[in-house]
Amino acid sequence: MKRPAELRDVSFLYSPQQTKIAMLNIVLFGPPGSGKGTQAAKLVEKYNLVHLSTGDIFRANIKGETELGKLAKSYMDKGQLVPDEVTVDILKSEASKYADAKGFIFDGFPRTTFQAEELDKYMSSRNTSITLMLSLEVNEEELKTRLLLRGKDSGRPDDQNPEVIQKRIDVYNKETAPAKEFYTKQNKYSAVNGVGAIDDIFGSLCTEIDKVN
Ligand code: B4P
Repeated sequence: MKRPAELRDVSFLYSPQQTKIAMLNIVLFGPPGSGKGTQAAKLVEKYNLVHLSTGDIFRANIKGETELGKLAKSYMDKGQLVPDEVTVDILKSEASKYADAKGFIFDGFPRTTFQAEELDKYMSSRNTSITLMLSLEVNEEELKTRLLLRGKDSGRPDDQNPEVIQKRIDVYNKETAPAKEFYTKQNKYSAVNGVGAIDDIFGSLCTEIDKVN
């Protein structure tokens, strides 16, 4: 039997919603030293995702003495954020190298609301979206202890100076923490206790991911 035209709705064939590519795209968020890099390494392995850390990209450029590295170093050594435009461009160009990725872990990006907006636009251009922002909650004293400890072993200049560490924490509170709102409004924000054993924290993160994956 032929159905009336109004019931034959084929708009779904053309709707961008329907052509969305199923990916698991996680934003790992939290203050400096909260365990983003530590947990990202574990999550990448478990969920088979591409790990993009803007901090790692900048450090690799500093090591390679590139122009980007020189620029990034001038901000990182002072505990400041590298300017948005530079960071967004480098992130997009890195992500674009992985056309077949099953998903991404964005570690340390976005760090401002502007970066969050730009990341959303970029994900839309790939017909996908951010699945979840996972935020690691760690108190300030613990952050300072961890970073100074890492500074002793790693030689990272930004981890060796208590004033630079304080500046990074202040910048996080002022410029980065407000980006949570962007994901809260989209019902994509989830906070996890970042103090305790690394494996226990990893378990909590996986529980949150498995709720939406
Ligand atoms: P990042 O490289 O992102 O570094 P981070 O925030 O300092 O460290 P992270 O949070 O990953 O460290 P982790 O906890 O794993 O940024 C460095 C700088 O780059 C920024 O200050 C900024 O200048 C620039 N930058 C980066 N991204 C940017 C952006 N999007 N926009 C603008 N500028 C940007 O590790 C900390 C230590 O804690 C480790 O030693 C680890 O072993 C330890 N640890 C981890 N979990 C633990 C636990 N549960 N218990 C005890 N210790 C733990």
